[in-house]
Amino acid sequence: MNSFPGLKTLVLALSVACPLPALAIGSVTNGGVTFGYTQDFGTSRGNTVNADFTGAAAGDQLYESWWFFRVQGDRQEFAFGTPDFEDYTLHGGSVGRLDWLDPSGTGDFSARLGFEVRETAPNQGVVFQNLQITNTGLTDLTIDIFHYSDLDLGGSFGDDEAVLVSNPNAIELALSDSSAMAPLVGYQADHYQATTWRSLLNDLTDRNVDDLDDTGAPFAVGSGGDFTGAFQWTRTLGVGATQNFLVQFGSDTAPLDPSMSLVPEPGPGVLAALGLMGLASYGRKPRR
Ligand SMILES: [Ca+2]
Ligand SMILES: [Ca+2]
Ligand SMILES: [Ca+2]
Ligand SMILES: [Ca+2]
Repeated sequence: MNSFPGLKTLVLALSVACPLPALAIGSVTNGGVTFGYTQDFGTSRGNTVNADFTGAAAGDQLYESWWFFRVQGDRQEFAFGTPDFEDYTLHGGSVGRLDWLDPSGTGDFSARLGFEVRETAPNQGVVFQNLQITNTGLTDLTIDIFHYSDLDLGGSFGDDEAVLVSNPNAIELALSDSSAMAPLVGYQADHYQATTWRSLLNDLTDRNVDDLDDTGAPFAVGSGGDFTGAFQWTRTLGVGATQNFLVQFGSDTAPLDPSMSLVPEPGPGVLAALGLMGLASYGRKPRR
């Protein structure tokens, strides 16, 4: 799949130097609150990744939480697959990081996902997730990024509702059921959509182009539906430019000010950090 021999060799060498967990899963914890990926990323391409959010309200409030991309010209959206690097030990184990050197297999961009769990009070907490995209190609990169969430409040998918909340810096949904509430925030997002499972997931995993259409909220309680929601951003990055995509969700608490988040971390993108800028221009494959 990888058409860059030099990059592949370097990735292999770095992987040997920093062996990955056998199942490529892990979690971050702060106080009594834990966020983690529970499914081998290798099985996620074309779908999404199971996740847990525990210690904030009763049970596990989260079924899936994952990211998708579509580069201009692609004929469908793609899930981010197995990362090249993983780290769940940053900031005392409350911050983790996944890196992809070339998630599209075309050399167009690299990606770094930072995620942070924060206990805000006993049995309350939030999770920040920041996806950082760097244009590693030779031309402008126009890319759509999607963040998909399947939250199940009170540990069950039944009777969850959602309404839009005014937020000048974000698209914000307030989820609730009889036992819990949860904010879901996409900062600077262009569009959102909410549907019952698995209409939205089908759109993000089928073989055609879909854009979110700003529908689905209010999501009615009592419908028996299983709430799922997503945010979409469309951005154009110049050569070498980096763009951040930030989301936050929480449980039984208001969202924190995003400036309090430890992600994104300051500093250069993953390829720049590795001194690989320009290497990705070799062996470009035609677009899918
Ligand atoms: Ca779960
Ligand atoms: Ca529920
Ligand atoms: Ca699609
Ligand atoms: Ca749900």
